[in-house]
Amino acid sequence: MSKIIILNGPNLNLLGEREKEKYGNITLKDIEASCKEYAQKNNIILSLFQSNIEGELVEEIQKSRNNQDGLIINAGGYTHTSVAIHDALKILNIPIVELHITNIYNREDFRHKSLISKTATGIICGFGSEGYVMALKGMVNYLK
Ligand code: CA2
Repeated sequence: MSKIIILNGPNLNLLGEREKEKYGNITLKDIEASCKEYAQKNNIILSLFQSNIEGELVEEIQKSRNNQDGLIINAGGYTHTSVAIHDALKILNIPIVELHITNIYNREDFRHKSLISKTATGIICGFGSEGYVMALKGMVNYLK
């Protein structure tokens, strides 16, 4: 059984409430339910964590170094700014998937730079909320 954690950063708790044209009308709860269903069917022990606070995300990443086999992260706006999250991810010896709902490369210039990408085994972006289950599938395959 693989242990995988999905981390979500700032504002992603508001999915489905605002900016639906960009992020869709599916809530984070819906996304998490789909991921849990996929995990159950595929023998994955899944942990889910969302925070709007950079330090809490850093703490959770640090904890993952000893008890997870893979980490999936949508760091939200911190993707483009957080050296602390980059540094925490660098410490890990497990595969990392960087995930974005939108294609950050066809949006504003300031979203084109990701501090996460260099630490990532793979990246999924632009497939909407479907990307979460895609990331899980990719991770499971990679861990085999
Ligand atoms: O496309 C993604 O998944 C992003 O990581 C989402 C972040 C954005 O800063 C990144 O550049 C790309 C923003 C998440 C904000 O989510 C909201 C959800 C509902 C209402 C408002 C914002």
